[in-house]
Amino acid sequence: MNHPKMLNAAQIQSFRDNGHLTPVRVMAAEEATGYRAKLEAFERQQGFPLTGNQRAKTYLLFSWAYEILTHPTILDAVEDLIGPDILVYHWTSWIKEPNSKSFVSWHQDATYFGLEPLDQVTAWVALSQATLQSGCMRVLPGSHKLGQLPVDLKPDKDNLLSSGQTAKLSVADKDTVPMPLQPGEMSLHHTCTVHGSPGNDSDFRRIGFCLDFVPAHVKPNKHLIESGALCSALLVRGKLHHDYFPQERPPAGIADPDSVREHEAGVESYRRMVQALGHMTSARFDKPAAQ
Ligand SMILES: O=C(O)CCC(=O)C(=O)O
Repeated sequence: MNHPKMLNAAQIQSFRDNGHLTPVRVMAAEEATGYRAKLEAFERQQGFPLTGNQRAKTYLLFSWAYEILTHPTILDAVEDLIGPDILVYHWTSWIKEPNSKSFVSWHQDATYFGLEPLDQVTAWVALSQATLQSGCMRVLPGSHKLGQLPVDLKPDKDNLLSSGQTAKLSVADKDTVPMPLQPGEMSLHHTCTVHGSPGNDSDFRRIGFCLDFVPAHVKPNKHLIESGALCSALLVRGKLHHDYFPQERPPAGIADPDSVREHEAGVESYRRMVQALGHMTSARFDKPAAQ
């Protein structure tokens, strides 16, 4: 491997051994607070919090989200883990309101992506404090070595994974580790790392974005290619290796009509892809962006 750009050798080895790495400082806390202000200005303008499909592929809707996505520190760290040719395949905005029971059940990101090989890294970027009290993410170290696990259906109205799909594995809290973050820090986890998070018992919003990156050699699996249910993606560094990820266009503004159209098309391609995989995880995107 070439000389790492951002992570040191011990951090890279730790990610390979444990399937996660945290915390990594991306930007100053003030810069993160500035992005939070842009998010919340939009929420005030529309009159309700980010909701429904606005939570998915958010980088196609807002130029400030695209700026976070392409932050050089994030891409340098991701490059150190998956190489120089990088696409973003998905993004979920995970916001837990103060004193909310919203939780995320134990799962692997690989379940929803249909990618081969299982080589994908997610960066979770904090815009507010993610603490034990506000429901930071927890991971099961080493679980990335288990490969793709089957899932159980455990529907629960408070599960932010609205499908209720949960990895078929008995996970004891004591075997997991929390990944608390300060605003402007990120954690990184492998696509097969089992992770989840409890509710927010604090009196502040827990705001984090997960950015799902794939190295350009990875492809949709055979079933997705044959059924044509290809999820769009966006090259963020380096070059494409194939045409199986229809290319997206970055947003020009803040939820302007062109970006809204591009975002809807991107989310629709994601929804078709997860449905072709037989998952119902896209149910949350069925909610209109209005309340
Ligand atoms: O934000 C959370 O608590 C869960 C996030 C998650 O599941 C992910 O980043 O893949």
